[in-house]
Amino acid sequence: MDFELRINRTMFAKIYFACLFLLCFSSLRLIAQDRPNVIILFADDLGYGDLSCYGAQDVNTPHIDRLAQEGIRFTDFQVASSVCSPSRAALLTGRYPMRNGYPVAQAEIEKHKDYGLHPDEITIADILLKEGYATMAIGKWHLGFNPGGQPIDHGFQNFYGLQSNWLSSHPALDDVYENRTIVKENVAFESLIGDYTEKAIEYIEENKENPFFLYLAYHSVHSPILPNDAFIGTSKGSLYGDFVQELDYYIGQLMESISENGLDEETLVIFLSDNGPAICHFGGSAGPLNGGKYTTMEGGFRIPAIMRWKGQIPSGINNTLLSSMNLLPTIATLAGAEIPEDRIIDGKDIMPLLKTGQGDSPHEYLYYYNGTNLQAIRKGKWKIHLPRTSEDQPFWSKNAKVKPFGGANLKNISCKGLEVLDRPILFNLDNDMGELTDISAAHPEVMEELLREAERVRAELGDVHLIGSDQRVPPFENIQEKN
Ligand SMILES: [Ca+2]
Repeated sequence: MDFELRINRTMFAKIYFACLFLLCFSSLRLIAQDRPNVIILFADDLGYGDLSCYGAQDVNTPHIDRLAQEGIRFTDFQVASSVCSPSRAALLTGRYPMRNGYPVAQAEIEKHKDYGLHPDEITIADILLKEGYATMAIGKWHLGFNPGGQPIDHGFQNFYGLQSNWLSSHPALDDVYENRTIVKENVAFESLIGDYTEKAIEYIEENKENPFFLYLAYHSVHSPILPNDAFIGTSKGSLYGDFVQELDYYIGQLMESISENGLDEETLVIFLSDNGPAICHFGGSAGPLNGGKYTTMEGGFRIPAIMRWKGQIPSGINNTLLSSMNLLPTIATLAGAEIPEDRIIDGKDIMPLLKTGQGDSPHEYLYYYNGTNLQAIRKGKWKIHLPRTSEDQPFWSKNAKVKPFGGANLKNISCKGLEVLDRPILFNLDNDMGELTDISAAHPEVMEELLREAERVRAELGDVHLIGSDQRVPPFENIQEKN
């Protein structure tokens, strides 16, 4: 009797633990399936008109086009700056550069030696790491490489890439880092795109059983315009077109790896550019938009953006005014994390919009700063450009020889933007997305509202000559100057 009882107890215990194990395992699986992997594919200086799915005629980008066909292609998706560092800081923190303390591009100058993304800022990687995600950044960082400002200080368990832009003339800017350690010295620029893609594919394979977050920031198509030999002459356009097609090829490789690992329906893939094209310097196209990199015109801020999550978000085209700052709260919500409440997050959770593919803009207003200079505000179709002087400009826009706006036609402003403006002007982007015709005189009530909003936001986020009530000020003097 005792013996039988003992057997029964042993068997019961075994069954109990087996059930417990199965329960735990299945709920873990459920959590894993509920929470998607997130991959952000971040192109550099890729313009609104640089992809065939955005109307480019002289390049062919079948892999990115396919991503667009299978997901949502956005036509009014905005970054928070038209230069690299502030745009990246805003994407990762969900906050305007003036709020997160990264309003100007980090340069290789003595006074920027402590200019890293502030340790108190919370990034998408910080949030996902806390939720049990594996997190990795690959490619260009450009948010400071001082202690405290590096990727692995900001929620990324792993980093593989360059401190900043590739530059052979600077001793450390052509070295590849793994976390804080140099693992390859003096690398050829052309080797990076394949190397990064290989690392990314390796990471996807290693982490396919767990939710992971991969931030893959390519150098393409920022200068130097140096595609590998195999891509030279492949586009109908220039070397720049070949360079875009090379980027497309590697995006294709990455997407193939996602499919091969059976992760298409478990992975939200987000493709976007950090700012518009450097038209004056290296080429590229902003399509129907005016201006480009370095400007607060649509060509600088409105970028190609695509999101794909098979089986979860529909395919189609979305025309809603959105921002890269929306990624942090959206991804946090998807991961089941709380959106930080101890600070203002400027982005909004847009998952409801992604689920249906359509919806209203969560932004009453969007602000366009060039460095620390508030230059424009969007409200729906309206965009006001505010007066500005040459002295108000950050170093990348200084010495621009643009005459004050004086006529009704701004055509061919192209890369130079509106660095000098002696009065506020207004555009209706619904029928003038090229920002060509000032209609301020016909809409005094819109002007009044937007000028009032400019005063309000200046008081909060600051402006060249004013520190805002919720502005994080970078730790050096004359932040708009290089010297
Ligand atoms: Ca850039």
